Amino acid sequence: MKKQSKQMITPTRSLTKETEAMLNKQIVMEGKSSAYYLSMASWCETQGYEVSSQFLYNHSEEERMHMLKLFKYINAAGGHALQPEVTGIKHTFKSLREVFDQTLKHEIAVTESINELVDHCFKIKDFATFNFLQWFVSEQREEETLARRAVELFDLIGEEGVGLFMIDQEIGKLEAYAAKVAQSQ
Ligand code: OFO
Repeated sequence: MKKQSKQMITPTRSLTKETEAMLNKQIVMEGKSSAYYLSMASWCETQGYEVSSQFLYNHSEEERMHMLKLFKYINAAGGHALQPEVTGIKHTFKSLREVFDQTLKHEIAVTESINELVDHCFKIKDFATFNFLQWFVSEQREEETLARRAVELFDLIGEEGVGLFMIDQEIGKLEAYAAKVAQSQ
């Protein structure tokens, strides 16, 4: 009987092992983003912040879609996309403000990670992956702006009285705002 090779089916490829590992690291980040926003959505729901909760449920789905985009790319390029281990997710938050402060910090960290990947691909002349990553570059610009606008609402409206209720309502309008900004660019 013919001995089965342990090699992957694809014998040669242009995607380097290092780039594959970096892309898999990005998968972990996107998986964590999805889990993190899901946890935030659930906490918001328990606190009566219905609109923020829906916003974050949607956002969690989007992050999963980003993760799957990376899965498809890595495998199509002859690599192996790995299901990430997601642990250490925070379940409770001090306030609605903390939720969006952390969202903004997290999005900035994701942007930095994407930038590193883009820089790496440019340096090694992997222009196919460089090109693929441009979608993530634009997406991060949009998501960072969205998170920043959410954080600004706390100072613009103020948290006293009906303030938190109004902030929650305004968060629901941010997605439409971000889509408009993206179209105008
Ligand atoms: Fe995946 O876009 Fe934000 O994190």
